[in-house]
Amino acid sequence: MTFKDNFLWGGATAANQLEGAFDLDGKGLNVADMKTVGGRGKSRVFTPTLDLETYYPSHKAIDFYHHYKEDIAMFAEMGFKVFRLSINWSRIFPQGDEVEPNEAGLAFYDKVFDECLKHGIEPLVTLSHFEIPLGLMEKYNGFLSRETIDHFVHYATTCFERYKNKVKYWITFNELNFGTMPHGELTVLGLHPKGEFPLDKIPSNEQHRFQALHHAMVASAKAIIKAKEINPNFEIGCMMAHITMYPLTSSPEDVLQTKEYDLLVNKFVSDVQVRGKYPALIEAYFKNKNIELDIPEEDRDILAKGTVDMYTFSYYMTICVTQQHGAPASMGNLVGGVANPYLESSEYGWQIDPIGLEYTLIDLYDRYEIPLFIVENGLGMEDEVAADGSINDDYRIAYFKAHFEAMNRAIEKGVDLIGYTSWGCIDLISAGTGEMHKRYGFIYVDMDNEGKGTLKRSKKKSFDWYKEVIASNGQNL
Ligand code: BGP
Repeated sequence: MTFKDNFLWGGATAANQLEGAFDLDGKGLNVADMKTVGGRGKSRVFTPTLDLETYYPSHKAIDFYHHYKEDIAMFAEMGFKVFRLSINWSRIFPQGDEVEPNEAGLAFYDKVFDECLKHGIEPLVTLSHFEIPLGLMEKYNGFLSRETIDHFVHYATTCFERYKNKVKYWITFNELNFGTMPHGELTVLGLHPKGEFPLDKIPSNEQHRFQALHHAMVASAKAIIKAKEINPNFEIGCMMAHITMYPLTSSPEDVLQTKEYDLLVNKFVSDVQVRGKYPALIEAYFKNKNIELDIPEEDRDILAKGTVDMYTFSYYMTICVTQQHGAPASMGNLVGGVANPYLESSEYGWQIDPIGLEYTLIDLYDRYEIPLFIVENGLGMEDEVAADGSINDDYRIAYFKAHFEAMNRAIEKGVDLIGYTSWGCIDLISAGTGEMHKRYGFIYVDMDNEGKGTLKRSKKKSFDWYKEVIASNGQNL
Protein backbone atom coordinates (compact mmCIF):
# COMPACT_ATOMS: atom_id res chain seq x y z
CA MET A 1 0.00 0.00 0.00
CA THR A 2 1.14 3.48 -0.73
CA PHE A 3 -0.31 6.94 -1.39
CA LYS A 4 -3.80 6.67 -2.93
CA ASP A 5 -4.21 7.69 -6.56
CA ASN A 6 -6.23 10.75 -5.59
CA PHE A 7 -3.97 11.71 -2.68
CA LEU A 8 -4.33 15.44 -2.00
CA TRP A 9 -0.83 16.94 -2.20
CA GLY A 10 -0.55 20.67 -1.70
CA GLY A 11 0.32 23.54 0.57
CA ALA A 12 -1.22 25.49 3.44
CA THR A 13 -1.51 29.14 4.46
CA ALA A 14 -3.58 31.46 6.64
CA ALA A 15 -5.10 34.78 5.63
CA ASN A 16 -3.49 36.93 8.32
CA GLN A 17 -0.04 35.55 7.54
CA LEU A 18 -0.42 35.90 3.79
CA GLU A 19 -2.90 38.42 2.46
CA GLY A 20 -1.95 41.86 3.76
CA ALA A 21 -4.44 44.53 2.63
CA PHE A 22 -5.60 44.60 6.23
CA ASP A 23 -7.79 47.68 5.80
CA LEU A 24 -8.86 47.41 2.16
CA ASP A 25 -12.32 46.97 0.72
CA GLY A 26 -14.14 47.23 4.01
CA LYS A 27 -12.13 44.72 6.04
CA GLY A 28 -12.33 45.18 9.81
CA LEU A 29 -9.56 44.51 12.31
CA ASN A 30 -9.00 41.08 13.76
CA VAL A 31 -6.99 39.76 16.67
CA ALA A 32 -3.97 38.98 14.49
CA ASP A 33 -3.89 42.54 13.13
CA MET A 34 -3.13 43.81 16.63
CA LYS A 35 0.02 41.77 17.17
CA THR A 36 3.43 43.31 16.65
CA VAL A 37 6.49 41.52 15.38
CA GLY A 38 8.41 39.57 18.03
CA GLY A 39 11.33 37.52 16.83
CA ARG A 40 13.31 34.52 17.89
CA GLY A 41 13.11 34.39 21.67
CA LYS A 42 11.00 37.55 21.77
CA SER A 43 7.25 37.56 22.32
CA ARG A 44 4.80 39.23 20.01
CA VAL A 45 2.86 41.94 21.77
CA PHE A 46 -0.88 42.36 21.50
CA THR A 47 -1.81 46.05 21.43
CA PRO A 48 -5.42 46.82 22.35
CA THR A 49 -5.44 49.82 19.98
CA LEU A 50 -3.40 50.34 16.84
CA ASP A 51 -0.26 52.40 17.32
CA LEU A 52 0.61 53.95 13.97
CA GLU A 53 4.33 54.05 14.79
CA THR A 54 4.39 50.28 15.24
CA TYR A 55 4.95 47.64 12.58
CA TYR A 56 2.25 44.97 12.47
CA PRO A 57 3.35 42.16 10.16
CA SER A 58 -0.13 41.00 9.14
CA HIS A 59 -0.99 44.42 7.72
CA LYS A 60 1.12 43.85 4.64
CA ALA A 61 2.13 40.20 4.96
CA ILE A 62 3.23 39.03 1.48
CA ASP A 63 0.37 40.88 -0.20
CA PHE A 64 -1.32 37.77 -1.56
CA TYR A 65 -4.34 40.05 -1.87
CA HIS A 66 -2.75 41.51 -4.99
CA HIS A 67 -0.49 38.59 -5.98
CA TYR A 68 -2.91 35.66 -5.75
CA LYS A 69 -2.92 34.91 -9.47
CA GLU A 70 0.84 34.70 -9.67
CA ASP A 71 1.04 32.63 -6.48
CA ILE A 72 -1.67 30.16 -7.45
CA ALA A 73 -0.03 29.77 -10.87
CA MET A 74 3.19 28.76 -9.09
CA PHE A 75 1.29 26.26 -6.92
CA ALA A 76 -0.22 24.85 -10.10
CA GLU A 77 3.24 24.56 -11.63
CA MET A 78 4.24 22.39 -8.67
CA GLY A 79 1.19 20.26 -9.38
CA PHE A 80 -0.82 21.09 -6.26
CA LYS A 81 -4.08 19.17 -5.99
CA VAL A 82 -5.21 21.23 -3.01
CA PHE A 83 -4.47 24.67 -1.56
CA ARG A 84 -5.32 25.33 2.07
CA LEU A 85 -6.15 28.94 2.87
CA SER A 86 -8.33 30.70 5.39
CA ILE A 87 -11.10 33.20 4.92
CA ASN A 88 -10.36 36.31 6.91
CA TRP A 89 -13.50 36.51 9.06
CA SER A 90 -13.27 40.30 9.41
CA ARG A 91 -13.20 40.70 5.61
CA ILE A 92 -16.69 39.19 5.54
CA PHE A 93 -18.06 40.59 8.82
CA PRO A 94 -15.82 43.56 9.70
CA GLN A 95 -17.00 43.79 13.33
CA GLY A 96 -18.10 40.19 13.58
CA ASP A 97 -21.72 40.77 14.52
CA GLU A 98 -23.26 42.42 11.45
CA VAL A 99 -26.27 40.86 9.77
CA GLU A 100 -25.21 41.69 6.22
CA PRO A 101 -21.83 40.52 4.95
CA ASN A 102 -19.30 42.76 3.23
CA GLU A 103 -19.75 41.96 -0.46
CA ALA A 104 -16.25 43.10 -1.40
CA GLY A 105 -14.79 40.54 1.01
CA LEU A 106 -16.90 37.73 -0.38
CA ALA A 107 -16.00 38.75 -3.93
CA PHE A 108 -12.28 38.52 -3.18
CA TYR A 109 -12.55 34.86 -2.20
CA ASP A 110 -14.73 34.14 -5.23
CA LYS A 111 -11.83 35.31 -7.36
CA VAL A 112 -9.30 33.27 -5.39
CA PHE A 113 -11.37 30.07 -5.56
CA ASP A 114 -12.05 30.58 -9.27
CA GLU A 115 -8.34 30.93 -9.84
CA CYS A 116 -7.66 27.70 -7.96
CA LEU A 117 -10.35 25.80 -9.85
CA LYS A 118 -9.08 27.14 -13.16
CA HIS A 119 -5.82 25.34 -12.38
CA GLY A 120 -7.51 22.18 -11.13
CA ILE A 121 -6.67 22.93 -7.49
CA GLU A 122 -9.26 22.18 -4.78
CA PRO A 123 -9.45 24.86 -2.10
CA LEU A 124 -9.35 23.61 1.50
CA VAL A 125 -10.80 26.45 3.53
CA THR A 126 -10.33 27.25 7.21
CA LEU A 127 -13.04 29.55 8.56
CA SER A 128 -11.15 30.81 11.59
CA HIS A 129 -7.37 30.68 11.57
CA PHE A 130 -6.46 32.91 14.54
CA GLU A 131 -8.61 35.65 12.91
CA ILE A 132 -11.46 36.48 15.28
CA PRO A 133 -12.77 39.99 14.54
CA LEU A 134 -11.57 42.47 17.13
CA GLY A 135 -15.16 43.67 17.53
CA LEU A 136 -16.17 40.28 18.92
CA MET A 137 -13.30 40.36 21.38
CA GLU A 138 -14.20 43.85 22.56
CA LYS A 139 -17.95 43.44 22.76
CA TYR A 140 -18.36 39.84 23.81
CA ASN A 141 -14.97 38.79 25.17
CA GLY A 142 -14.71 36.41 22.24
CA PHE A 143 -16.14 32.96 22.75
CA LEU A 144 -16.67 33.53 26.44
CA SER A 145 -20.15 34.77 25.46
CA ARG A 146 -22.69 32.46 23.93
CA GLU A 147 -23.61 35.26 21.46
CA THR A 148 -20.36 34.61 19.64
CA ILE A 149 -21.60 31.11 18.75
CA ASP A 150 -24.35 32.60 16.62
CA HIS A 151 -22.05 35.16 15.03
CA PHE A 152 -19.66 32.40 14.00
CA VAL A 153 -22.47 30.22 12.68
CA HIS A 154 -23.86 33.14 10.68
CA TYR A 155 -20.41 33.78 9.21
CA ALA A 156 -19.87 30.09 8.45
CA THR A 157 -23.30 29.70 6.87
CA THR A 158 -22.72 32.78 4.73
CA CYS A 159 -19.52 31.19 3.40
CA PHE A 160 -21.05 27.75 2.89
CA GLU A 161 -23.94 29.25 0.91
CA ARG A 162 -21.75 31.49 -1.17
CA TYR A 163 -19.05 28.97 -2.03
CA LYS A 164 -21.04 25.73 -1.98
CA ASN A 165 -20.20 24.96 -5.60
CA LYS A 166 -16.56 26.00 -5.37
CA VAL A 167 -15.27 24.59 -2.10
CA LYS A 168 -15.69 21.00 -0.96
CA TYR A 169 -13.13 20.77 1.88
CA TRP A 170 -13.60 22.85 5.05
CA ILE A 171 -12.07 23.27 8.49
CA THR A 172 -14.02 25.22 11.10
CA PHE A 173 -11.30 26.36 13.54
CA ASN A 174 -7.53 26.14 13.23
CA GLU A 175 -5.86 24.27 16.09
CA LEU A 176 -8.84 24.52 18.37
CA ASN A 177 -7.08 22.39 20.99
CA PHE A 178 -4.83 25.41 21.68
CA GLY A 179 -7.93 26.58 23.52
CA THR A 180 -6.96 24.19 26.34
CA MET A 181 -3.82 26.22 27.02
CA PRO A 182 -3.25 29.74 28.34
CA HIS A 183 -1.71 31.02 25.12
CA GLY A 184 -4.71 29.91 23.09
CA GLU A 185 -7.13 32.12 25.01
CA LEU A 186 -6.47 35.14 22.86
CA THR A 187 -5.43 33.57 19.59
CA VAL A 188 -8.04 30.85 19.26
CA LEU A 189 -10.86 31.94 21.56
CA GLY A 190 -10.58 35.73 21.40
CA LEU A 191 -10.54 36.18 25.17
CA HIS A 192 -9.56 39.73 25.95
CA PRO A 193 -5.91 39.92 26.96
CA LYS A 194 -4.63 42.25 29.62
CA GLY A 195 -0.98 42.10 28.74
CA GLU A 196 1.54 40.58 26.43
CA PHE A 197 1.26 37.78 23.92
CA PRO A 198 1.87 34.92 24.51
CA LEU A 199 -0.35 34.87 27.49
CA ASP A 200 1.90 32.96 29.84
CA LYS A 201 2.40 36.27 31.65
CA ILE A 202 -1.30 36.75 32.17
CA PRO A 203 -3.09 35.11 35.05
CA SER A 204 -5.28 32.62 33.28
CA ASN A 205 -8.66 31.59 34.39
CA GLU A 206 -9.39 28.00 33.50
CA GLN A 207 -13.08 28.43 34.18
CA HIS A 208 -13.29 31.10 31.47
CA ARG A 209 -10.98 29.36 29.06
CA PHE A 210 -12.81 26.05 29.12
CA GLN A 211 -16.22 27.74 28.96
CA ALA A 212 -15.08 29.69 25.89
CA LEU A 213 -13.65 26.53 24.39
CA HIS A 214 -16.97 24.80 24.95
CA HIS A 215 -18.75 27.59 23.09
CA ALA A 216 -16.28 27.36 20.21
CA MET A 217 -16.84 23.60 19.97
CA VAL A 218 -20.61 24.15 19.92
CA ALA A 219 -20.14 26.83 17.25
CA SER A 220 -18.13 24.39 15.16
CA ALA A 221 -20.72 21.63 15.55
CA LYS A 222 -23.61 23.96 14.72
CA ALA A 223 -21.77 25.16 11.62
CA ILE A 224 -21.17 21.57 10.52
CA ILE A 225 -24.86 20.72 10.91
CA LYS A 226 -25.75 23.75 8.73
CA ALA A 227 -23.04 22.90 6.23
CA LYS A 228 -24.44 19.43 5.62
CA GLU A 229 -27.89 20.90 5.01
CA ILE A 230 -26.39 23.25 2.44
CA ASN A 231 -24.25 20.66 0.69
CA PRO A 232 -24.15 17.05 1.92
CA ASN A 233 -20.99 16.47 -0.12
CA PHE A 234 -18.88 18.84 1.93
CA GLU A 235 -15.95 17.17 3.71
CA ILE A 236 -15.31 18.91 7.01
CA GLY A 237 -12.40 18.47 9.37
CA CYS A 238 -11.47 19.37 12.89
CA MET A 239 -7.98 20.89 13.13
CA MET A 240 -5.70 19.91 15.96
CA ALA A 241 -2.18 21.08 16.73
CA HIS A 242 -1.03 17.58 17.51
CA ILE A 243 1.73 17.91 20.06
CA THR A 244 2.84 14.30 20.21
CA MET A 245 4.16 13.48 23.67
CA TYR A 246 6.60 10.85 24.86
CA PRO A 247 7.43 10.06 28.47
CA LEU A 248 10.96 11.34 29.11
CA THR A 249 11.79 8.15 31.00
CA SER A 250 10.15 4.79 31.49
CA SER A 251 9.26 5.72 35.07
CA PRO A 252 5.58 4.95 35.62
CA GLU A 253 5.11 8.53 36.88
CA ASP A 254 6.32 9.98 33.57
CA VAL A 255 4.25 7.52 31.56
CA LEU A 256 1.13 8.35 33.54
CA GLN A 257 1.67 12.09 33.27
CA THR A 258 2.19 11.82 29.52
CA LYS A 259 -1.07 9.94 29.15
CA GLU A 260 -2.94 12.62 31.11
CA TYR A 261 -1.42 15.58 29.20
CA ASP A 262 -2.07 13.86 25.90
CA LEU A 263 -5.74 13.51 26.78
CA LEU A 264 -6.10 17.13 27.90
CA VAL A 265 -4.02 18.83 25.19
CA ASN A 266 -4.41 16.53 22.17
CA LYS A 267 -7.38 14.20 22.50
CA PHE A 268 -10.05 16.11 24.46
CA VAL A 269 -11.10 18.51 21.68
CA SER A 270 -10.85 15.97 18.87
CA ASP A 271 -12.80 13.42 20.92
CA VAL A 272 -15.60 15.99 21.11
CA GLN A 273 -15.39 16.82 17.41
CA VAL A 274 -15.00 13.26 16.13
CA ARG A 275 -17.00 11.26 18.67
CA GLY A 276 -19.53 13.98 19.49
CA LYS A 277 -19.15 13.95 23.26
CA TYR A 278 -16.86 15.02 26.07
CA PRO A 279 -14.49 12.26 27.18
CA ALA A 280 -15.60 10.91 30.57
CA LEU A 281 -12.15 11.54 32.05
CA ILE A 282 -12.27 15.20 31.04
CA GLU A 283 -15.65 15.65 32.73
CA ALA A 284 -14.07 14.15 35.84
CA TYR A 285 -10.99 16.37 35.48
CA PHE A 286 -13.18 19.49 35.47
CA LYS A 287 -15.10 18.25 38.49
CA ASN A 288 -11.91 17.53 40.41
CA LYS A 289 -10.61 21.03 39.63
CA ASN A 290 -13.91 22.70 40.54
CA ILE A 291 -14.36 23.94 37.00
CA GLU A 292 -18.09 24.18 36.49
CA LEU A 293 -19.05 24.58 32.87
CA ASP A 294 -22.45 25.69 31.75
CA ILE A 295 -23.35 22.96 29.25
CA PRO A 296 -27.08 22.89 28.49
CA GLU A 297 -28.48 19.55 27.27
CA GLU A 298 -29.18 21.18 23.92
CA ASP A 299 -25.42 21.72 23.46
CA ARG A 300 -24.76 18.04 24.02
CA ASP A 301 -27.23 17.20 21.24
CA ILE A 302 -25.52 19.66 18.92
CA LEU A 303 -22.08 18.22 19.68
CA ALA A 304 -23.40 14.72 19.01
CA LYS A 305 -24.82 15.74 15.63
CA GLY A 306 -22.13 18.11 14.37
CA THR A 307 -19.21 15.72 14.07
CA VAL A 308 -16.42 15.93 11.49
CA ASP A 309 -15.76 13.75 8.45
CA MET A 310 -11.99 13.77 8.67
CA TYR A 311 -9.31 14.34 11.28
CA THR A 312 -7.14 17.18 10.04
CA PHE A 313 -4.08 18.21 12.02
CA SER A 314 -0.74 19.95 12.14
CA TYR A 315 2.40 18.06 13.04
CA TYR A 316 5.72 19.76 13.59
CA MET A 317 7.46 17.99 16.43
CA THR A 318 7.25 15.80 19.48
CA ILE A 319 7.98 16.74 23.07
CA CYS A 320 8.86 14.80 26.19
CA VAL A 321 6.95 14.94 29.42
CA THR A 322 8.30 14.27 32.86
CA GLN A 323 6.74 14.50 36.24
CA GLN A 324 9.36 16.95 37.47
CA HIS A 325 8.63 19.33 34.64
CA GLY A 326 5.10 20.30 35.67
CA ALA A 327 2.64 21.51 33.07
CA PRO A 328 3.75 21.93 29.46
CA ALA A 329 5.26 25.39 29.01
CA SER A 330 4.45 27.61 26.07
CA MET A 331 7.21 27.95 23.47
CA GLY A 332 6.72 30.09 20.40
CA ASN A 333 3.23 29.22 19.33
CA LEU A 334 3.56 25.61 20.36
CA VAL A 335 3.81 23.76 23.60
CA GLY A 336 7.25 23.28 25.03
CA GLY A 337 8.13 20.34 27.18
CA VAL A 338 11.46 18.68 27.72
CA ALA A 339 13.98 18.05 24.95
CA ASN A 340 14.32 14.51 23.66
CA PRO A 341 17.99 13.47 23.78
CA TYR A 342 17.51 11.27 20.70
CA LEU A 343 16.35 14.08 18.41
CA GLU A 344 17.85 17.08 16.68
CA SER A 345 16.23 20.49 16.72
CA SER A 346 15.70 23.14 14.09
CA GLU A 347 17.33 26.52 14.62
CA TYR A 348 14.06 27.56 16.25
CA GLY A 349 14.30 24.74 18.77
CA TRP A 350 11.55 22.59 17.25
CA GLN A 351 12.57 18.96 17.55
CA ILE A 352 12.53 17.10 14.24
CA ASP A 353 10.91 13.68 14.46
CA PRO A 354 9.69 11.87 11.32
CA ILE A 355 9.14 8.61 13.23
CA GLY A 356 6.99 10.70 15.56
CA LEU A 357 4.74 11.41 12.58
CA GLU A 358 4.41 7.69 11.83
CA TYR A 359 3.63 7.11 15.51
CA THR A 360 1.07 9.94 15.50
CA LEU A 361 -0.70 8.67 12.39
CA ILE A 362 -0.97 5.20 13.89
CA ASP A 363 -2.12 6.55 17.24
CA LEU A 364 -4.81 8.74 15.65
CA TYR A 365 -6.10 6.18 13.20
CA ASP A 366 -6.25 3.57 15.92
CA ARG A 367 -8.38 5.92 18.04
CA TYR A 368 -10.71 7.38 15.43
CA GLU A 369 -10.71 5.23 12.28
CA ILE A 370 -11.71 8.16 10.07
CA PRO A 371 -9.63 9.60 7.20
CA LEU A 372 -6.60 11.59 8.36
CA PHE A 373 -5.29 14.70 6.59
CA ILE A 374 -2.02 16.39 7.55
CA VAL A 375 -2.78 20.05 6.90
CA GLU A 376 0.42 21.53 8.33
CA ASN A 377 3.97 20.28 8.56
CA GLY A 378 7.28 21.78 7.53
CA LEU A 379 10.57 23.33 8.54
CA GLY A 380 10.89 27.02 9.41
CA MET A 381 14.42 28.25 8.67
CA GLU A 382 16.27 31.44 7.77
CA ASP A 383 16.99 30.64 4.12
CA GLU A 384 19.93 32.32 2.41
CA VAL A 385 19.89 33.65 -1.10
CA ALA A 386 23.17 32.84 -2.87
CA ALA A 387 24.96 35.40 -5.04
CA ASP A 388 23.40 33.87 -8.17
CA GLY A 389 19.93 34.18 -6.64
CA SER A 390 19.49 30.47 -5.92
CA ILE A 391 18.17 29.20 -2.58
CA ASN A 392 19.55 25.77 -1.79
CA ASP A 393 17.28 24.50 0.94
CA ASP A 394 18.59 20.93 1.03
CA TYR A 395 17.76 20.77 4.75
CA ARG A 396 14.09 21.33 3.90
CA ILE A 397 14.15 18.62 1.24
CA ALA A 398 15.72 16.22 3.78
CA TYR A 399 13.03 17.12 6.32
CA PHE A 400 10.19 16.48 3.86
CA LYS A 401 11.74 13.30 2.51
CA ALA A 402 11.96 11.78 5.99
CA HIS A 403 8.39 12.80 6.80
CA PHE A 404 6.98 11.49 3.51
CA GLU A 405 8.72 8.16 4.08
CA ALA A 406 7.12 8.06 7.52
CA MET A 407 3.72 8.74 5.96
CA ASN A 408 4.28 5.94 3.49
CA ARG A 409 5.14 3.50 6.28
CA ALA A 410 2.01 4.49 8.20
CA ILE A 411 -0.12 3.95 5.09
CA GLU A 412 1.48 0.51 4.64
CA LYS A 413 0.43 -0.28 8.19
CA GLY A 414 -3.18 0.50 7.33
CA VAL A 415 -3.62 4.20 8.11
CA ASP A 416 -6.13 5.98 5.86
CA LEU A 417 -4.22 9.16 5.01
CA ILE A 418 -5.95 11.24 2.34
CA GLY A 419 -3.83 14.37 1.99
CA TYR A 420 -0.87 16.49 2.92
CA THR A 421 -0.47 20.26 2.76
CA SER A 422 2.92 21.58 3.80
CA TRP A 423 2.79 24.66 5.97
CA GLY A 424 3.71 27.99 4.38
CA CYS A 425 4.15 26.61 0.85
CA ILE A 426 5.05 30.18 -0.01
CA ASP A 427 7.09 32.14 2.57
CA LEU A 428 4.79 34.05 4.88
CA ILE A 429 4.64 35.70 8.28
CA SER A 430 5.33 33.39 11.22
CA ALA A 431 2.38 33.10 13.57
CA GLY A 432 4.54 32.57 16.63
CA THR A 433 7.26 35.15 16.10
CA GLY A 434 5.70 37.55 13.60
CA GLU A 435 8.93 37.32 11.63
CA MET A 436 9.27 36.99 7.90
CA HIS A 437 12.65 35.34 8.23
CA LYS A 438 11.23 32.13 9.64
CA ARG A 439 10.55 30.68 6.22
CA TYR A 440 8.78 27.43 5.30
CA GLY A 441 8.16 27.87 1.59
CA PHE A 442 9.05 26.24 -1.69
CA ILE A 443 8.66 29.79 -2.95
CA TYR A 444 10.87 32.54 -1.57
CA VAL A 445 9.40 36.01 -1.04
CA ASP A 446 11.76 38.97 -0.97
CA MET A 447 10.78 40.69 2.25
CA ASP A 448 12.47 41.18 5.60
CA ASN A 449 11.35 41.29 9.19
CA GLU A 450 10.50 44.98 8.95
CA GLY A 451 8.29 44.45 5.92
CA LYS A 452 10.85 45.84 3.45
CA GLY A 453 11.58 44.15 0.14
CA THR A 454 10.36 43.86 -3.42
CA LEU A 455 7.88 41.04 -2.68
CA LYS A 456 9.37 39.24 -5.68
CA ARG A 457 8.66 35.51 -5.69
CA SER A 458 11.38 32.99 -6.62
CA LYS A 459 11.70 29.23 -6.58
CA LYS A 460 13.83 27.51 -3.99
CA LYS A 461 15.56 24.21 -4.74
CA SER A 462 12.71 22.43 -2.93
CA PHE A 463 10.24 23.76 -5.53
CA ASP A 464 11.27 21.34 -8.27
CA TRP A 465 11.79 18.58 -5.75
CA TYR A 466 8.21 18.85 -4.45
CA LYS A 467 6.93 19.06 -8.02
CA GLU A 468 8.54 15.68 -8.71
CA VAL A 469 7.14 14.24 -5.46
CA ILE A 470 3.63 15.21 -6.53
CA ALA A 471 4.11 14.08 -10.13
CA SER A 472 5.27 10.65 -8.91
CA ASN A 473 2.56 10.54 -6.18
CA GLY A 474 5.14 10.32 -3.45
CA GLN A 475 7.36 7.69 -5.09
CA ASN A 476 10.36 9.82 -6.10
CA LEU A 477 11.67 11.34 -2.92
C1 BGP B 1 0.71 26.58 13.51
C2 BGP B 1 -0.23 27.62 12.93
C3 BGP B 1 0.24 28.24 11.66
C4 BGP B 1 1.72 28.37 11.51
C5 BGP B 1 2.51 27.22 12.11
C6 BGP B 1 4.00 27.47 12.20
O1 BGP B 1 0.50 26.49 14.87
O2 BGP B 1 -1.47 27.03 12.63
O3 BGP B 1 -0.48 29.43 11.50
O4 BGP B 1 2.16 29.59 11.85
O5 BGP B 1 2.05 26.87 13.38
O6 BGP B 1 4.28 28.27 13.29
P1 BGP B 1 5.24 29.53 13.24
O7 BGP B 1 4.66 30.42 12.22
O8 BGP B 1 5.22 30.13 14.59
O9 BGP B 1 6.57 29.01 12.87
